[in-house]
Amino acid sequence: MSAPASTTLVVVPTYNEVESLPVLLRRLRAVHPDLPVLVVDDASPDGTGELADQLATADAHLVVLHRAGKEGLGPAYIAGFHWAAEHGYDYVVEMDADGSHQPEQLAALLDAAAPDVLVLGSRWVSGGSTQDWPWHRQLLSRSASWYSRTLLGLGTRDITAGYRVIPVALLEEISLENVESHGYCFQIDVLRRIVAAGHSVVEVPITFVERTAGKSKMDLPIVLEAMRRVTAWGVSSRLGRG
Ligand SMILES: Nc1nc2c(ncn2[C@@H]2O[C@H](COP(=O)(O)OP(=O)(O)O)[C@@H](O)[C@H]2O)c(=O)[nH]1
Ligand SMILES: [Mg+2]
Repeated sequence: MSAPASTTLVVVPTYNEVESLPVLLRRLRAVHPDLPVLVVDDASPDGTGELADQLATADAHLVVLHRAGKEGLGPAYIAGFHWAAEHGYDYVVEMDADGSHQPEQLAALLDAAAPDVLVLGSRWVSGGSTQDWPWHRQLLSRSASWYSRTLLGLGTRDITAGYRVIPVALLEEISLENVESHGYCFQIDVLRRIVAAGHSVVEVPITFVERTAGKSKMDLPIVLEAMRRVTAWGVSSRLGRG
């Protein structure tokens, strides 16, 4: 079953994406002219939030959520998910602002959407790939997926994938208020909770394209948070299993 446009909200978190955001929205509108979009901006110093407001005046399906300051990807997405639930959406799409998640591939993800399924745009399944992504980022992504898969006993290939379609009902079921992850391990956290709740994960191959403008917000504290939390989850689930 595919997710109908009227009940699907694309959530785009932004921090200092003033160059990338308008390009992304133009590309998205070329393929999905009426799909509702929520930009969640953490008071970007480069004026991304103000630019998004301007773009929203000319786009009836674009809304901007302004947050007080940079708190990380997790809290930005959680704010977006609450907004989606409050406004009656059935599905949310997670999409980066920097063009790495190609809007032209969204239709394939939406086609795989179903009420009890988490859909991931996956780099590390057959047919998936990356383009111009530095070798050290590929290594980090593959290692993080391997480490998380092994420790958490998950079958997913691309565990940190950030291009997703998630049923809002599943997000409500996994108690988002207990998700403490701030950085990119937020993605691992949501995935493991959805799997633990008995739902399935479908990986749709995508080509992840390196950004051509702006800077990555990935840094060492984000990597360390992920390692620390994944290790703790793995250890406690093993102890729990006795
Ligand atoms: N609102 C918000 N967005 C963020 C934050 N950190 C990263 N992002 C956004 O999350 C997306 C992915 O971040 P990016 O730096 O491209 O990560 P990378 O692709 O792993 O290098 C981009 O759209 C960023 O602007 C944050 O703290 N707050
Ligand atoms: Mg990126």
